[in-house]
Amino acid sequence: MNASVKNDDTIAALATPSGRGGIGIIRVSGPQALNIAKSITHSDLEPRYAHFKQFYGSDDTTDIIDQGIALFFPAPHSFTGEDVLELQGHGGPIIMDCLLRQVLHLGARQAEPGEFSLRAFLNNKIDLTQAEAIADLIDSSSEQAASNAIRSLQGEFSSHIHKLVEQIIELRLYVEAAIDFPEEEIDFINDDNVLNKLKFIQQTLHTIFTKSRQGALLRDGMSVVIAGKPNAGKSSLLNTLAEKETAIVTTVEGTTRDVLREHIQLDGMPLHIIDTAGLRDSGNEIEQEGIRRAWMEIEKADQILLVLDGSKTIPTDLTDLWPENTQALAKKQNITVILNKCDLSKLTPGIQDGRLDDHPVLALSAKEKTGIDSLRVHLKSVMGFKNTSEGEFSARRRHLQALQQAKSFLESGLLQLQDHGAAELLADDLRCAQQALGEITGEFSPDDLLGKIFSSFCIGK
Ligand SMILES: Nc1nc2c(ncn2[C@@H]2O[C@H](COP(=O)(O)OP(=O)(O)O)[C@@H](O)[C@H]2O)c(=O)[nH]1
Ligand SMILES: [Mg+2]
Repeated sequence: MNASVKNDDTIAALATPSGRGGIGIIRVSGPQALNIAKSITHSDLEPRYAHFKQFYGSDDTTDIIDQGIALFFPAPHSFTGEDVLELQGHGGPIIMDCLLRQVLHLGARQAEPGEFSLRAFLNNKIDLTQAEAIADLIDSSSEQAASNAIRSLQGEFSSHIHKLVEQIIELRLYVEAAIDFPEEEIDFINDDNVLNKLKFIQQTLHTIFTKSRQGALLRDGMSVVIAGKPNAGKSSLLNTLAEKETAIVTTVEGTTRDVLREHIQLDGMPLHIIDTAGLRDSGNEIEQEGIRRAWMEIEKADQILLVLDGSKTIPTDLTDLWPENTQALAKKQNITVILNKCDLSKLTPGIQDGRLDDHPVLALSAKEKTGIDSLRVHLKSVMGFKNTSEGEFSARRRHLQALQQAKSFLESGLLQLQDHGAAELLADDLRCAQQALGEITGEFSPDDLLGKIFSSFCIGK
């Protein structure tokens, strides 16, 4: 789908789920909507007025497809900003199909997924974060995620971004004016005004980032990979966390060969738990492939639970465990060492005092299910997840990336100012920060990004 489509055609789609239902709605948007309304209902429709009408299949007054409510919203006061017609009939698949076919016959074409929302975006009825919030609202998997989505849809996220952009623009103007009029002789390094403003902007950005990260966690969750040597109890841990016997647990080393996935929720935050094959040198071809996939999952994970058999000697250095792959673990920050089988080792379940290779250490028993609550609390805390739902937004990873980008530009700008007094470079960093933020709301979004976002919507939205 191309974001710069010319909207002189009229689109139509079933807006309710296909299948049987009390009501089914066909939505039409575009210049032909009014004519289609006239042909279908054999009458004129008053704007924004619920008309009870017969829906006709042709000019013939005996050719009735259905009867129901017809609503007409003239441009620009509609969801898409174009003329919009809604036909609410009986929600049977055959009736809806006949009605839609008639609408298409009268000059509309079938809408692509998300095309109504795309038009709303192109006609400035909503910005990109609001469009995304619509999809998130429909897809939300918990009450909290839904309430974040509605907040974003109402423009709260965008309005924070806009305020931040305004602050940046204001500072940019000040700095650029000073560059253009050097006779004013503003001393940048000692100008507290610039420094204070910049620091204030950084603070605002930090607050938005925190709220967005929480929102993104609620929306996307995080991936937790369970890794370790064979027989450490990885599959047992997956089963305990998922509260079902997903993985096969045996005393035989190398039992798990495929990557197994389970989805659970921690206070509304989705967790994608991934169990992997035990990491060891193996001559078995199937197991080797499993191990290769395990390392791939470790690479992508948000968090790694490195499971050790705590009833055996505990290594002092993780890199000793996998000499063939020390590099892969050495650079990882997101590891928690799990000392399993604490029922045998008599370690107290829960977070331990010392750290291993600077990673936190947690003792538990996957079999006896002790220390599991500590693990849940720990997972929430490492992801920066809080139990409160105070004003976070339904953010996506793409938003976090853009915020992160803006943050680095501001940091670099501050450095240019403090260390080099380089006003031009500061001005340039501010411009880049502004542009990164503009991508969030869709002011600077490339067409392919728009295509990707809207094509993931459902049809009729
Ligand atoms: N005593 C005890 N045994 C456990 C515990 N967790 C797993 N095991 C046993 O260790 C063996 C290997 O477990 P499994 O989950 O298949 O390990 P994996 O190879 O790492 O997936 C099985 O016999 C389990 O019953 C535990 O917490 N305590
Ligand atoms: Mg296993």
